[in-house]
Amino acid sequence: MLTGSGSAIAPAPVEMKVPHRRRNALTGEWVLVSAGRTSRPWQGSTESPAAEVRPEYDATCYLCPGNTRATGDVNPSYESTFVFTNDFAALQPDVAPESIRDGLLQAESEPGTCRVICYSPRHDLDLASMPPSGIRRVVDLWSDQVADLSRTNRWVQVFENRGATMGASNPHPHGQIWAGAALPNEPLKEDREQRRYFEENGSLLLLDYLEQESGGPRVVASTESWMALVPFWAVWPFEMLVVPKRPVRWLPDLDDGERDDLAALLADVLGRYDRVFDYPFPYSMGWHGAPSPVEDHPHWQLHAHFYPPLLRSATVRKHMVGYELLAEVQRDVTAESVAARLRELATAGVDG
Ligand code: H2U
Ligand code: ZN
Repeated sequence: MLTGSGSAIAPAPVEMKVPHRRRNALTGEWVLVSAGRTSRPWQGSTESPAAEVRPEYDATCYLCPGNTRATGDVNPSYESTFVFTNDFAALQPDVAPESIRDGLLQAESEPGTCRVICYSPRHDLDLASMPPSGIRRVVDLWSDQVADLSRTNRWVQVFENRGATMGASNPHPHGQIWAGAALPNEPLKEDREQRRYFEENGSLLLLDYLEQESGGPRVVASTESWMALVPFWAVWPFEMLVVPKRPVRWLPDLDDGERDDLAALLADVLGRYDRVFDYPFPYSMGWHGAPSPVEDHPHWQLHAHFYPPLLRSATVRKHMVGYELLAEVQRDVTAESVAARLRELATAGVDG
């Protein structure tokens, strides 16, 4: 077939209707896509969500200003953001070097640090309902924490679990940071794929990906310096990738304008998430930037992943079970259809 431009090669189809596998360019892993399977009868859980109205201050909340935490420490009367060392940290800094090398048994001690980051003194807010100026303060906090912790750790994972569905223990707006000596599994895969791409092509994998996706069916929202899209290889139904449009290795590299722009983009896309089912959209999100030392990782491009579990309603979520645990992850709705839904949910005046 001849295309309009005279090329003898037909354009790649936007969407494959047959069951197929898509390759995750960032990790090298595959996802099975079986569009149309969602029309099967549903006889699973149907519980309705409890409507939750939160006060601005909750005397029983261990993250509110001035309150006492589980260990007896008292939070300061903070007025902006607040960071403390996790009282139940999974990683500890003073771990002596130890290892096991015994045939197939292998283990390494892992020193590190875990912190809790409060986004706001207001118990009733969250990232989606904070004004862009408040989100901007969180962006600066993320960046400062990464710069600080990467001095003594190889990998600094900034993340947030939003909603009880995703394991958040408290609705007060907060996230976590776990920093450690090793490069964990997920960033290890991304390091390998981005390095290989950079060595083979001399360009950044994710920037070439943005160029290929620009203006296409998987873009959700775009600003001068950022793009939010449902990646071609998305696993979670409404998964999103947020990427700066110029080369940026890690959060501390972001300039002032890019930080403001990110706050505006996050306010936009998180608002869309909450409108999908008219319900605070649960998710795990987190930042992936160059490991430390950053100078040794020119192949990295900063990005955030959003992994929300909801599939068809505020209560029907995707579970990673069966085939997915035993063979390969799978999705029933295409990335393109979900991106189209998220584009429709723009607020008036916000460019989709
Ligand atoms: P999550 O909501 O994502 O679970 O994060 C809350 C963290 O807060 C959790 O890791 C810590 C928990 O260990 N925490 C404290 O450090 N002190 C407390 O008093 C309660 C909870
Ligand atoms: Zn609170």
